[in-house]
Amino acid sequence: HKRNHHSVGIIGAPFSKGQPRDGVEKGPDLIRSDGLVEKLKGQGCSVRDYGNLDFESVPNDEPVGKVKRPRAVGRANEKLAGAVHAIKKDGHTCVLLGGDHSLAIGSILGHAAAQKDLCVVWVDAHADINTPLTSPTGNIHGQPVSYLLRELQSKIPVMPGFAWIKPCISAQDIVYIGLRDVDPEEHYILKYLGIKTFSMTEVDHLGIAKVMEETCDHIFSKVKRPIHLSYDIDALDPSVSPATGTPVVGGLTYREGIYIAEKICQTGLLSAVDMVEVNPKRGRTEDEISSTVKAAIDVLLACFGRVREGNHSLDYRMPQP
Ligand code: B3U
Ligand code: MN
Ligand code: MN
Repeated sequence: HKRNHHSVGIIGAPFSKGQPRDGVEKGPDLIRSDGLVEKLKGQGCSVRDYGNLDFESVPNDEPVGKVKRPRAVGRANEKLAGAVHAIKKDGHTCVLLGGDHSLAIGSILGHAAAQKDLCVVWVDAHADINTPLTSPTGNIHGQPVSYLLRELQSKIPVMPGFAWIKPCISAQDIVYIGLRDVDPEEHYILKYLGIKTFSMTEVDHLGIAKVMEETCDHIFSKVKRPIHLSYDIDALDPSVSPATGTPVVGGLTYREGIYIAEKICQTGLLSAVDMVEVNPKRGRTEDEISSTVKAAIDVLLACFGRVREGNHSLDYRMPQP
């Protein structure tokens, strides 16, 4: 076993205004309180916790068309992008604890500011690729990918709070895993842009091992490059992670969810991770909440070198009789 060399920088974003249900802003502290930092250190990572961002409330944040709270979401993400950029400059693999998935806008833009040529693995029940004009709900957590893709820029209207955003990825740079609740407009966009997707049907058909092989082949088809893993906890089946805003039946098993993280870790190219949409207020019992938080933590531990056969520390020596 090689030394676990991961240097992890954690940033919390207690933000929920990309969607209507409160509670998701409690994600960062809940995940920390279950021992994330200690567990990462325990498996040999060096960890710096940058704490939580502080988001001022934005008055008069009227909808623009259908889009809800654009100013709050735009500003929160601008702040997050700055924090992620700084964490990358400090040399860490960045972990964003959300918060809702609208935060991927700032996380990926901040990451891209420090790392040209990154690619994205988006693990989610949903495609989160609605534009402000196709969104059926107006919730920005269903739209983040549309702001990031170069190919969609001509389709994005001007919005208050979003002027700083410049797209940073192309359609060939993102792979989806776990899709099973995709709006018709989103399905059109995915096909029209030729985006690589592994819906739950492909996970069933190919098995998760082949899905990860093909995911790596796709993102590394030209050159090896840094990976941004954006992990929505609702990708996992609600029997595993029920405490989330929009659970969808028929999701990834715990094992499939962990396997994705293990394989991404094995590439040696993981550069940033988002863990989003953990919402304790959506759990009906303490068990539902703790199962969801445990799954989120176990995915993160697998991202940073935990393997299921077991890990031993470098300095372990057998007891002598
Ligand atoms: N596609 C729908 C629903 C949705 C997206 N992401 C989540 N839900 N979590 C939308 O609102 O865009
Ligand atoms: Mn999502
Ligand atoms: Mn989702």
